[in-house]
Amino acid sequence: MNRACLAVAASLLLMSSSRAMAVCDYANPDPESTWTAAWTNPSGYRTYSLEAPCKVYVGIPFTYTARVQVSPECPASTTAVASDWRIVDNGEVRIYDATWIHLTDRDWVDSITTTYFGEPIDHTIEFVFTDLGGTCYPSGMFWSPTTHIVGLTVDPYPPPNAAPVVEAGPDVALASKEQWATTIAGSASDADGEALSYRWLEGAAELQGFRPVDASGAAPLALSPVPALSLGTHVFTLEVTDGHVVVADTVTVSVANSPPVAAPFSSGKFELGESIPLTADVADFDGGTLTYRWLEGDAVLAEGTVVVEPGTATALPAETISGLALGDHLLTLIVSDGIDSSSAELAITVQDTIAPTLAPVASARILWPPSGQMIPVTVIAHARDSSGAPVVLTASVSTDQPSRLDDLGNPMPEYAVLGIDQAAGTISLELRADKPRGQVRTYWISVTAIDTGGNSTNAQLTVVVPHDQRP
Ligand SMILES: [Ca+2]
Ligand SMILES: [Ca+2]
Ligand SMILES: [Ca+2]
Repeated sequence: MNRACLAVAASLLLMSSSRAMAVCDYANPDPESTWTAAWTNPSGYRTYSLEAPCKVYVGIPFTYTARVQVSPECPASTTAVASDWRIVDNGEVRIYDATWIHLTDRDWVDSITTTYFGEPIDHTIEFVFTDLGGTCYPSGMFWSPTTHIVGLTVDPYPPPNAAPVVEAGPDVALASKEQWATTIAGSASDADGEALSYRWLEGAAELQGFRPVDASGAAPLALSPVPALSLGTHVFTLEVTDGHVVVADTVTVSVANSPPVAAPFSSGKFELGESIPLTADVADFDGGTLTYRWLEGDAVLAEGTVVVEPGTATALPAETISGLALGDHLLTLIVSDGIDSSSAELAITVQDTIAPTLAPVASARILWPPSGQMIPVTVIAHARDSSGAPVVLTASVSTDQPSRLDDLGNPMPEYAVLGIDQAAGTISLELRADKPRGQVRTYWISVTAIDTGGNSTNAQLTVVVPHDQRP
């Protein structure tokens, strides 16, 4: 705008005005203000005025008002006070009305709504009329001294900037471990079609610097490059600018604890009696101190605490257990970060695949003299199982010679297993010190040790009634 020209135009048109009721500050126009140009006829009783907004915009309708008012000192009248009125805009007649201006209760008003298009240029709007003279009202004889003009200049501005419309997106709730895969779906648009740029902040801290809003209006914040968010609630701000104004919207991001992870390694088969290592890795996305417990059912086998770095697998302190019974066991590892806990199961089979060792020794290997008496013989089994668990001993005896007959001709028992002391590992026998004349008798003592796994080991030893041993 050329403000100097504007001022000249306005003053020329107002030369015959008695007063201007308001003047716009064109250097800093208030969009809500108006200004008014006015002319009062020589009688002093009749005022013509034109009022328009101080600031109008290209493409946006505005209204200006032509008005005639008669002094309140005058009686109400519908008398015509002027004729041939028109509205002229930059020399172009917008409204022409050749009829009279008749008052209604000392007042006449006509409002005109118009819209400017194209380049913003100054417009001088004129209210042209022929005042009919007289005092309060014309005196009956028309008096047309001149055409008086009341005019003012309006100063159209380019269309006002439409601020960007910004949407930071719906609130987000995530577990801390999901941060790397989470994107906040912000968006922005501008009714003027201007290029937009955006950034994300938490408070005053910039999470992501300015970058263009893409053609679809997406203004996302990928959380993967953002440093790990603390647990709790965060308010993120999306700022968008079209180069004129910055518009912001916020979104609440709630970060919840991520449960710890337990990964036991100890599954497998172990020999009965063997110490069983309990090994596992644990991890927690949030880091901190974890408590752990190894359980079988409700029975705690081992427990403790371990400090883990965020997101890093950490081996639990080595634990060993022993004394698990033969068979299948389902152990549970429970890990807690104090908020949430996780568990994992591991299957362990305790087996016994190794047969006992056995080295029986008899208290006598030779029975002499062949007196025909039953001689007590003790066998120490020397049986042992690698599991450390007791074994079960059995024993049997056989011989290579027929039994002696008693006086009634019935065969007599040649041996007997009197008893087995399982705890002591001893077998008590009786063997008859007897043999057919000229023969040798051999007793075979068979000893078997069976472990809890059902594995058995057999050993034999012999006791002999010799042929010709002499005292
Ligand atoms: Ca804009
Ligand atoms: Ca955690
Ligand atoms: Ca065994």
